[in-house]
This record gives sequence, C-alpha cells and structure tokens, in this order.
Amino acid sequence: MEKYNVTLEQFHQDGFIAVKPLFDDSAITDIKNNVQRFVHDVVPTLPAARVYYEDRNDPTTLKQVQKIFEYDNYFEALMLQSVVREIAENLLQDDVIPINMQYFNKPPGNNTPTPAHQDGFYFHLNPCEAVTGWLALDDVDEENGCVHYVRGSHHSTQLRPHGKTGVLGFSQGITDFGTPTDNNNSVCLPGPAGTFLMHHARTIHFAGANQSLDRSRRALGFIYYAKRAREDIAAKTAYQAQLDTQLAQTGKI
Ligand SMILES: O=C(O)CCC(=O)C(=O)O
Repeated sequence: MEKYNVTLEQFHQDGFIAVKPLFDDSAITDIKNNVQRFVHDVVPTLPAARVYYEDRNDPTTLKQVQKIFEYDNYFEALMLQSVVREIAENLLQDDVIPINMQYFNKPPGNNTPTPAHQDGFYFHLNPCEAVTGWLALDDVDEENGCVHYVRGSHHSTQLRPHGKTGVLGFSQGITDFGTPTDNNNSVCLPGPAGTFLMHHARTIHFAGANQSLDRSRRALGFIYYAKRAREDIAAKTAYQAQLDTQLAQTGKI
C-alpha cells in the first residue's frame, strides 16, 4: 500500500483512501478507449435492467451501466486481476468477492447530484465489510461533480436512515443528512483523470451535479465484499425486485 502513498491506518481512521493518480495517462487512455468500445458495441446487447438511461429513447442520456465485468474480457481482467482488487484485499484484510463494476456517466449540464448515502444500506451484509472503488476517467472537481466523503462516518456501526430519492441509479439516500457532524467532516476529492478513491461501505458519500458546460464526468465503480461478510439474500432479492418493478413501471428499464 505504501507504493500508492496510502495506509491501512488512514483507511481505518477516515473510511476512505485517495490515490492521485493510480493510473497514468496512457493507462487511463486505454481504459477510456475500452469504455467507448463497450458503450458502442456491448451496451446495446445488454439486458435492459443493466443499463440506465435518463430517457430510454435517447442513447445520449446513458447514465449508468451495471456489472460490466460480466460482459467483457477487458473489464473482467480489470475487476478480477488488477491493482484495484489488490487494494480492496489490503483494505479489507481478507479475500474479496467481486460484486459489481459500474460505469457512471454525468454529461455536461447534467443536473442530478448523487444523493448522500451509505453503500452498506444497498448491500445487506453482516458484518458490513465491503469497499467501493471509484476511478475518475476525466479530471474531476466541484464544478463537474467530484465525490465528497464524510470523514470518519464509517465508525458508527449503525447505518443512517435511508429513503427514496427518485434519482436513477441511487434510489436511496440518507433522510437526515446535513447534521453539523456531516457538514463539518465533509471533504471533496478533486483530482486528475486516473484518480482512484476507495471507501468503506459505511462511509457517507455524495457528489454534485455536473454544472460545467463542456466537461464530461465519467467514472468506473468497483464493489468488492469481504469474504467474511454474509449477504442477507432474501432482503437483497426483495429489494432488487422492488426496484426493478419500479424502474420498469416508470419506463426507466
Ligand atoms: O459517481 C457518483 O456520482 C457517485 C458514485 C457512488 O456514490 C458510488 O459508487 O457509491
């Protein structure tokens, strides 16, 4: 971990780490070219439930793609055999189960912020031991919607109350977010393309809208569960079925 200038102590203390950058220019160009290829060639062949568009009739409104490592060898290698997995194993101090690799697209002028949430609320794990990685494919800052963390928020083992947000891809958000502790400990994580963040599943995080007129904000998310964490399959399946029904009813998938 020292080679990336981050430590396990930092992760335990803050609930996240940031490597700026983990991937250099040529590596990030390669990843971006493959994202472009994937969006062009593979996305049109995916089941509807894997692909979220703001408007299904307009492909330029692509917002999120789920589980991309299950549909492409390049992304499978990035998820299963890369430095990202190595960092996840180091932070969780365990073998990991690769769960999801997501593509996030916030085009210029997209005015939907990512609501404050804890990934653990979506995961249904006991113990809640998992991490999410976030790789910036573009330079990110406050203007185009970089990620913010609430430092130390993972220390409380009780998840915060969540409720419906109406935001595609982030259906649940913290209903009482914005306490003095939240506000005083919120930090934003700007950085060049190739910046890599990884947070604990209880760490509260959010992101702004992309308010720029001409800068995209694309990212990849990587979710790994610790092997020692057990999933409440019944709760998770019920939640996913309910979500899919709701998305189908509103014409989102
Ligand atoms: O890309 C974003 O706006 C936020 C990503 C996020 O919240 C997550 O991966 O859990």
